[in-house]
Amino acid sequence: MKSIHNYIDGQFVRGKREFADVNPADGSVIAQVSEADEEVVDRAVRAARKSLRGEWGRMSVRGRAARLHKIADAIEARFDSFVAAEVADTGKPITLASKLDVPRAAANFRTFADLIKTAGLESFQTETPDGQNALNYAIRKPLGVVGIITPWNLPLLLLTWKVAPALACGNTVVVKPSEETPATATLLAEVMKEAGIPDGVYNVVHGFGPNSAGEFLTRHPDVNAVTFTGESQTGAAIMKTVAATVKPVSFELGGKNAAIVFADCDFDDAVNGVAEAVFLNTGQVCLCTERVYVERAIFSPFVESLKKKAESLRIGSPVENITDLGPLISAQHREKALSYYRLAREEGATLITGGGIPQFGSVLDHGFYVQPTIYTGLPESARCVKEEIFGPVCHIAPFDTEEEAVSMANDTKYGLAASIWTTNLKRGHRVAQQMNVGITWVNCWFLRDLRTPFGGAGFSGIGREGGMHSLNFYSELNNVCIRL
Ligand code: NAD
Ligand code: 6OD
Repeated sequence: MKSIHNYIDGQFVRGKREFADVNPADGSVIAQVSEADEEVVDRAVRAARKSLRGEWGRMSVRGRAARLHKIADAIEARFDSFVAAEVADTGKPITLASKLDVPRAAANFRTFADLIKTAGLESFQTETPDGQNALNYAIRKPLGVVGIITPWNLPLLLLTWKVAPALACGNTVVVKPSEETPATATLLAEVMKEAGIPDGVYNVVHGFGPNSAGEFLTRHPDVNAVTFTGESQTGAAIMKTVAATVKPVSFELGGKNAAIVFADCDFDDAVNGVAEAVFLNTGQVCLCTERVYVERAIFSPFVESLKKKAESLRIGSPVENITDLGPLISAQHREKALSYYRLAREEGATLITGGGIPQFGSVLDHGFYVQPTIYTGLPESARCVKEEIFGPVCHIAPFDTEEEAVSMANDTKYGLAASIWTTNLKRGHRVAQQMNVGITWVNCWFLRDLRTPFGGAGFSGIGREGGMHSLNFYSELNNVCIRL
């Protein structure tokens, strides 16, 4: 049986306890993972602190940027190992890991390596009260030790989305990947060595949240900032924990994202785009659409076409090249999704397709699969329309006016993402500007430029990452004022 250990100060470190890493495609145990207790987490934080004072702390920006490109090179050199590890941990189709997760990990390092080299800061010539001048300019310093806590849905993509800018800014990190997907964060430790990142700069602790590695890391007094991606409720718990030591936080949280489809859309593009937004990664992307609002004139043909699309998706083994849809991450998460499938029925939904568990007659029957599912007919107040399910499921409702569509799309405590489907670009701009979200896509979905602000409003997050927003979060800015 494979073992996965914590990584501290350049060494793999066992914990006193272990937990199982399960392949969601067939329920098999693929590795035993060392859980970090409080003492192990403390060692990791001390190693990270020490390395701030060493070679890493003295390295020039150019030197750090070159190392980040080497990390990207090393990820690309081990492309197949990263893909295999991510597929085994998450159950996502091999085509998706190859197209999205692993290339994005390399791109995250390259983007922030390039950005830090050219990142400017403000300066002001200031008139003093006595009519003289002063010069103000800001300098960028690392925050120190950054605690990074990430979820299981895009494990390597989301981890490196935070590790790359944190390192670019000269910080050291202790990362706590999800207990469901420990493999790629650990593989990245090997890459760090190969890329010449000094020991102690990148540390990994494994374990769970409350009373385990996650909580130990967030409450550690020597961690200077916490950046977290995951559920909104977990974000709230972390906020309480970090309050005692007044750490800055960056939170990328849950969503209940809407798509608005106007009758003047390019119909096929809209069906394909919404299908991708609902079903990609088995609906386990925070940006996925779970609420679809369709203008009444095209409501019935749209529902029929999305149904056809859902039923054409090939559900199966993640390692097959033809598979579109893998399992959900765990038995527990499948039970959550199925509980919403039951609730939808109780709430009076019309089932358009899916609603159950696919049967394979093979080892995949031990995996955590659910059918892609579409409902209509629920009132906007239904729990299935209000709560994040995080599975391959959506509810479709008709609308009559643009105003009504905007109002329904915005009627949520979340505010992560929206997509708008129309060939009337004037309308696209107008509606996009009314969305209470962090990201609005028009005639596309999950099309990313890593320099843009990324984050959520309301229960979907605190702060923005991406481009300069990341560099500013992972830096302490020190303004210097000189009387001339
Ligand atoms: P989760 O909140 O259950 O877990 C995320 C991480 O937090 C894990 O590493 C977990 O061990 C850790 N954790 C849990 N409780 C903790 C605590 N009290 N203290 C410290 N750490 C703790 O989320 P998940 O189930 O892994 O991921 C799915 C959720 O993440 C969904 O809600 C999804 O919308 C959200 N998400 C959001 C984004 C975004 O960018 N906004 C991206 C991906 C996922
Ligand atoms: O693309 C990104 O940078 C990003 N943070 C995506 C988040 C996806 C959520 O599951």
